[in-house]
Amino acid sequence: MANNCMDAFILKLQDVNAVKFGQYKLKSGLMTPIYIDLRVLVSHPALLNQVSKLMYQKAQDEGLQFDSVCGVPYTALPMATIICSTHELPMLIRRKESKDYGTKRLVEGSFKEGDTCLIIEDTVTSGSSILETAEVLHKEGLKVTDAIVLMDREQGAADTLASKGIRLHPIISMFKLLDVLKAAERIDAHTAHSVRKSILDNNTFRYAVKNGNDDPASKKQRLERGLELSYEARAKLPNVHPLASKLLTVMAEKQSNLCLSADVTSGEDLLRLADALGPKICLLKTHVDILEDYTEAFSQKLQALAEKHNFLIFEDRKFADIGNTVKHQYEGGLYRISSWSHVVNAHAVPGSGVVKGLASVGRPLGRGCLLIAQMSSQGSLATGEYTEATIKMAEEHFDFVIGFICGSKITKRPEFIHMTPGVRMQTGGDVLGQQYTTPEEVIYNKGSDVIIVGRGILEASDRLAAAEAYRKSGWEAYARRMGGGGGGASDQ
Ligand code: S5P
Repeated sequence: MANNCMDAFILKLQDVNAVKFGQYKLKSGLMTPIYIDLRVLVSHPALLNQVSKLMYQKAQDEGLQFDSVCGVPYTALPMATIICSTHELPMLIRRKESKDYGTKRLVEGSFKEGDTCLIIEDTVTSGSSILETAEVLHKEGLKVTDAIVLMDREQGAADTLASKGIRLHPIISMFKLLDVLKAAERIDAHTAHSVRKSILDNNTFRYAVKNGNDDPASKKQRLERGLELSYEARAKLPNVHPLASKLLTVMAEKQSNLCLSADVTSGEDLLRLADALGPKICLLKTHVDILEDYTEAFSQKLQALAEKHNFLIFEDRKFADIGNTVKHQYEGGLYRISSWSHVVNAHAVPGSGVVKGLASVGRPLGRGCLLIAQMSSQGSLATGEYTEATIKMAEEHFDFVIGFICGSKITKRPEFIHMTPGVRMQTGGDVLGQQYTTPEEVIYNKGSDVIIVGRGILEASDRLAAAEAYRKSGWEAYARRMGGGGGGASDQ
C-alpha cells in the first residue's frame, strides 16, 4: 500500500474512534496513554473490508503458505471471516471455552494433523493472545508459523512470538501511527513524545527478560535479540566483527557514543580538533575530499592521534559505484583511504557489488563498512523497501559490514552498530535540507548507538565544552535506555 494510502487509512481509524488518547487500563492492569480499540470496526463495514484486504495482501506479499486461517477471538473473527469468504480459504474458529455438550471441541472446522494455520489478530502488545490461540491449535496437531496483526503496539510481541517460533507480520506499527497522527496535526509533539516514551518504557519482552521470566527462550536467543545488551556485552558476542567489537569497547571505556563529524577544510585545523576533542569521542569522521591541504603526513598524524586518544577514524566517503571502481577509490588515488581509515561507508544503490569491491580491499586490513540505510536529509529516498534491502545486504556481508547510517535502530542484531547523523541539541535544520534530532531522541527513543555531530560542536564558541555536552547527553540517554524500563503490559 502506498504511503499516502496507509496514512489516510490510519486517519480513518482515528475518525471512527479506534485510536483513543487518555488514560486507559490494559488487560494487565497497567495504564497506557493510548488505546487501540478495533472492536468498533464491525460498525464500519467498508473499513473492515479494507482491513481484511490489507491482511490478505500482507500474506501474499510475504509469500505465506497455510492451509487455514484462524482469527483470535473476538475482534479478529470478522476479519478472518471476510478474508476466508472473499478468497475461498478454509477457516477455523477457536472457542474460548469448550461447550459442555456435543463434541466439546476447542477448534471448529475441518483440518488434519500437520496442517498449517495462519493466525489473524487485531492488536498486539505482548503477543499473549496470539500465543493462547496458537497453543490451542498446537494441541489439535496444527502448526502455527505466522501471524498477521493489524496494529503492533511495539511492546515486545514480535520478540516473544519469535522466541516461540511464530513470525509476526504487522500492518501498522505504533510509531508509524504516531508519526502519521502528528504529521496530520491530530496530536501535538508533546503527546507523540510522551506516548512513544511510555511504549518504549513498557516493553513486555524486555521486562520479562529482566525478571528472568523468559522461559523457554534460551540465553542464546536473548543475546541474539540484543534489546538489553550493553555496548560492553555486545563487544563480546561470538559473531561480532573485530572492528565493531573494538569500537563498542572504546565506547564503553570512554563512556562516549559521540562521533565527531570533523567537517573542516584545513588539515591543520582538523588535527588540532582531533587532539583537543579526542578524549571525548569514540569515533572521528572525516570528509577527506574537503581538505584543501591533504598530504600523506596528515593521515599519519591523524592515526597517531587516534592511537593517543583511543578513537577510531571513519572516512565518510559514501562509496556508490560498481565494485571494481570503488575498489580503486578505496585503495588508491590521492587519499589511499583504506590505509588510514578504520571505517568507511557506502550506499546500497549499486547492489552488493559495492560491498564486495570494498571488502576485497578492506577485509584483509581488518577494516569495516557502514551501509547507508537512511539519511537525515529532507526528502531522502532511502526509506521503506530500500532500507529493508540495505539491511539484507548488510546481513549477507556480515564479515565486512559493521552497521548502518540510519535514523533509528533498524535491526535487532546486536552485532550491528547504528550511527545517526543530523544530531543537534536544538532541533530544526539548515537551509540545505539537513534535519536535526536531539541526542536524547536518537539514543533513548530511537534506540540508535552512536550520535554523529558536526556543526553542533564546530559552530560552538567553546568546542571542547560542546563536545563534552554532547558526550554527556548521548551517554546519559544510553544509560537510561539500559537501566530504564519496567512494568509489563499484556495484550489489550
Ligand atoms: O544522512 C546523513 C548521512 C551522513 S554521513 N546525513 C548526514 O548529515 N551525514 C553526515 O553527517 C554529513 O555529511 C555531515 O558530515 C554530518 C552532519 O553534519 P552536521 O554539521 O549537520 O551535524
